[in-house]
Amino acid sequence: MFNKVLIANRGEIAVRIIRACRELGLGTVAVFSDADREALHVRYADEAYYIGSSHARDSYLRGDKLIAIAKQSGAGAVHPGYGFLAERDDFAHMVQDAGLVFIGPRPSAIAAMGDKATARAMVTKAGVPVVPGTEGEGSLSDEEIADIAPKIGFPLLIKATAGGGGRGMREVKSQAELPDLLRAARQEAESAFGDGNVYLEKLLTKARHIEFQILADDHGNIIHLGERECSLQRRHQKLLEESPSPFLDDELRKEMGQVAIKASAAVDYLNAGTIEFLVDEDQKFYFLEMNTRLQVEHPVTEMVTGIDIVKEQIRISRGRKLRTKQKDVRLQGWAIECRINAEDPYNDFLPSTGKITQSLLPTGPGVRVDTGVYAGFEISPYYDSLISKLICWGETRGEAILRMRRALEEYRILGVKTNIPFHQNILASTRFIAGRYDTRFVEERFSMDQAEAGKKNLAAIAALMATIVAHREGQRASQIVRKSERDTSNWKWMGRWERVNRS
Ligand code: MV4
Repeated sequence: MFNKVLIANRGEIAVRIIRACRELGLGTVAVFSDADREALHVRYADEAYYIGSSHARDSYLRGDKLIAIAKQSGAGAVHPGYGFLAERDDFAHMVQDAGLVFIGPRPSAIAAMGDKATARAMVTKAGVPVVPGTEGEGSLSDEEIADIAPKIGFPLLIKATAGGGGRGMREVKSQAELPDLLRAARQEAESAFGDGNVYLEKLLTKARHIEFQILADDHGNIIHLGERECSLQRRHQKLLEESPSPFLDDELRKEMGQVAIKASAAVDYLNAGTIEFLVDEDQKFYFLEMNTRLQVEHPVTEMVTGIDIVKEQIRISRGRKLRTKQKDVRLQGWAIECRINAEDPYNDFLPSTGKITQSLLPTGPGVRVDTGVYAGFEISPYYDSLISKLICWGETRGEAILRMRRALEEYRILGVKTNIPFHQNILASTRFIAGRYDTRFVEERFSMDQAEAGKKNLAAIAALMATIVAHREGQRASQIVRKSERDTSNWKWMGRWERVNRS
C-alpha cells in the first residue's frame, strides 16, 4: 500500500490535500508550472517537481508527466483534486495501469457519469427521477430532436452530453428557434469537448440547485453526508454555498439522500462524489448530474458533519471500510462558504491579476480559511480566479451569517481586487437572509449597483478611499471592505419570517 501521494493539482485544493496526507502520516509530492514556482502548495509539500510552462495543457494537464514523476518520486497514489484531470476516465486508467492508486472513483463510473445522457439513462433505470427530456444513451439526430422537442414542451434546454456545469447550454422558447440554437449548441460542444452530441431537458425555472455529498467504500457501503445549497451562482460559477439547505426539511433530506445513494449505486460508485438535483417550488426533485470528484465546496459539509472528506477519500482508496454508518451522520449547526475570487465585482467580475501586497486572514471561533496564496504571491492569469475559501460555522443559520459578515469585514487583501464586496452585499440582502433565493437570484434580481444604492455613507467611503490612495502610493488598494452597518432591521425581519414559517 502507498505511503506517499502525488497531488496532481495546484492552489488551495493542493494545500488542502497535503494537510490531509500529513495528518495521516503520508508523504506528499507537489508539482508546479512556471507561474507556480512560489506557490503555497509547493512550499507545503515534502517534495516538489517542475512539470512545465504556465499553460495548463503543458503542465497540470500532462497526465504522462504526472505519472512519470509519481514513479520517479516513489509516490504510490495520485490525488487529482478538482478540475484539470479529475474527471478524465482515461487519466484514471493510465494511473492504474502504471501500478498506482487513483484516489477517486473507478474509471468506469467517471465515464458513465461523464456522458450526461448515459448518466440520465442509467439512473433512470435505477428508479431515480430525472428532469423530463430525451431518453436513451445513443446520439440523437437533428430530426429526432425536432420530433421530441414539442412532446417535452417549451421552454426547454439543449445540453451537451459531454458538458456539465452548465457549459454549452441553450434555452429554447419555441420550435421555430430550435434549428439555429441546436446548430450553435452542437458547434460550441464540438469545440469545447470535441463532441457535438446534445440532449434535451425541460427548463425548470424557480428551481434550487441542491447537491448531496456521497462516500462509498470498496465493501459495498454507500452513505450520504447531507446536502449543500448551491443556487447562488453567476454564469454557472458558484459563489456561495451553504449546508444544510434552508429549503429542505428532515423528511425531504432523507428521501433525497436515499435517492442520491441509489444513483451512485447505479454506476457502482467508489470514493467521494456528488449528486446534483434541481428542486422545484413544490419540493419535487430531479437528478441533474453526478460530479465524480472532490468538490470546491466540500468544506461546508465537513463543518456540519465533522467528517474530513479528503482523509476519508484516502482511507477508502486504501481499501478501508467507511467508519461512519448512515444513522450516525448528524448535521450539526450551519456552515456557509464564500468563494473569494480575484475579480472586480464592480466591473462585470473581470479577473484581477498582480501581486498580493498584503493579506490579513480572518480567524477566530467558527472560521476556516482554505487558501493557496499569501502576501508576496503573484496572481497569474493562467488559472481560475479562486484565491481562497472562507467558511464560517454557527449553531444556527443566523449565527453563521453574522460570523461570515464579521469575517468578511476582517479580511484584508491588497494588490488585487476581490469579490468580497459582492459577498457583503449578498449577506446583507433580505432575500438571502430569509433563505428565499433560487438559481436566478444573482443574475436576475441582484445587482451590485442596486445593493450599493441608497447607502448613506458614500461620502465617508469617498473620504476613506482618498486617504488610502494617498497612503498607499505604489500599491493598488483594491476596494473598501466596509464595516457592516449596525442594522437590527434585517434580524427583526428574519425573526418575523422565522416565526411565520415555523412548522
Ligand atoms: C438546469 C436548470 C433548469 N432546468 N436544467 C446549471 C449547472 C448544471 N449542472 C445544470 N444547471 C442547470 N440545469 C434544467 N432542465 C438550471 C440549472 C442551473 C442554472 C441555470 C441558469 C442560471 C443559473 C443556474 C444555477 C444552477 C443551476
